[in-house]
Amino acid sequence: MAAPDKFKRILVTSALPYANGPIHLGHLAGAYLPADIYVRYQRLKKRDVVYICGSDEHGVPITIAAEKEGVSPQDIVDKFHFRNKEAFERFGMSFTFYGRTSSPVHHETSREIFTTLNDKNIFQRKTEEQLFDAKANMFLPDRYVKGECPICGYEEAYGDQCEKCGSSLSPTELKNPKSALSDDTPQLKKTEHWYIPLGDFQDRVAKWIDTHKEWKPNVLGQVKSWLNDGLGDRAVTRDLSWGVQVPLPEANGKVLYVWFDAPIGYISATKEWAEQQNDPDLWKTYWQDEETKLVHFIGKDNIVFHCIMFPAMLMAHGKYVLPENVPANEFLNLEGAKLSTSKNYAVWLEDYLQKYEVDPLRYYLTATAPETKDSDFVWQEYLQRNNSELADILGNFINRTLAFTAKRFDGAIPARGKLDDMDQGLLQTLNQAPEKVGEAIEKFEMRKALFSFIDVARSCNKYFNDQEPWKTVKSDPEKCATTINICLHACNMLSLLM
Ligand code: B3M
Ligand code: ZN
Repeated sequence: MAAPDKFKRILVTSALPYANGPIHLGHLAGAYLPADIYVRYQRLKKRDVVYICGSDEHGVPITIAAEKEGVSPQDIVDKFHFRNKEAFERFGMSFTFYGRTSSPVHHETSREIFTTLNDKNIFQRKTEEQLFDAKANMFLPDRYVKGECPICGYEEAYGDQCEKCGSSLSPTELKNPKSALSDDTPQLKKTEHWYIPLGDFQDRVAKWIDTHKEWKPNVLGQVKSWLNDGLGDRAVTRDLSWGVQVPLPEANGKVLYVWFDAPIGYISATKEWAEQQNDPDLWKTYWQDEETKLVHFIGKDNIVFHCIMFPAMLMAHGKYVLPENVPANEFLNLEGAKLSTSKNYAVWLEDYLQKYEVDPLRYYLTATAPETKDSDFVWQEYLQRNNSELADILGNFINRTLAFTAKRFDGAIPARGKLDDMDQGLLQTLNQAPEKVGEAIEKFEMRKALFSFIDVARSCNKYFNDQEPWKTVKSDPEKCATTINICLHACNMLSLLM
């Protein structure tokens, strides 16, 4: 089978989930299930595809979780890396490799890329004042500063955001700032950081984005609004102890910003996979050869990093391919309200798996995927789609076909005889189905693909009803055999399409 368009191979990634908590249904609907559908389809088409994911084990979300539980960051990531990896497996995610950013290969790869960019004089060094907690002896990440919101007066606002009024803030804007670590009042202190001047890449990013008019409107909309505002400098280092050490003696004690190292995690995981294949250079074919189609599946909150910052890093480096598409999804709500890990408002995948089966969930999450706007997970709808579509249409058709074959044809496939119009009609529907479903999947329209699929099952069910094999078995056995032959062929097609 020929490769799609001009590409010889496909490299697919799903956002690396933070290893600070379990996976919930919102994660699945956003960056994981659609990617898995895409990858399974490409494999069926016999295309060369590698699907990469893994745990994002750095950054403030991890250290906050560690503090909350009174354990080390390493304990937190060890716990959630393995739990999430297993839950994903049980959900049927077919990653080629699931890595983790605490691995030595990842630390090395991140440092190499930082060093290359630093040697090319890409970075700017700037000294700025940041809030410092003298008692805890550390600079405070935005999330570690609490105080009064300057907009609404809420007293428990965070340094990056007020959860009451939703305003995004910077820690120095808070009134009466307090350190979340020691409750001390933090003081401003000078610190030096490395910045990537994204403004230097503005034209190249804009030109490149312009060549991708086919991207989803929600993605292009966000990217263009960032570009219109003008790209600024972004710090790529942090004063923290947890993370990838900055590979410069003068940066002693600083680590790379998590959004610098996390996307590099896609590359390092591909390296680890190549090593596992006993072909250590194989990763380069996927990352550095123009004939690779790179596709990032993410949620909408990660768009700026995957469409601007990471591509700018890759452009600056010079040897890497850029993403060919970034089909970001919007958010999934739960029964009308926002999902939230911190508020513990979610359906956790592990809980779901204890009680129910995977396929109805994969089916319903695809049917209600937030592809173009936020969507809502409603248990009643999950139940209804399971009963009226999966069971009453698809399951019913397959069950009656197989039961009839067992009873009337001893479980063997009867021969196909002369075809009437209805036979030809269904065969045509079946023949056209793979292309119809496949076209939608190629365009990342998984809901459309799913609805085309269930429509085929609907046609099959109707065909069985209209042909009335339970009558023709006596009045016209050859016709009955033809009907059942075609129904069995349909079962095979449906299983492939599924
Ligand atoms: N861990 C954010 C998130 O889970 C972040 C994604 C990294 S992808 C390189 O939403
Ligand atoms: Zn507020």
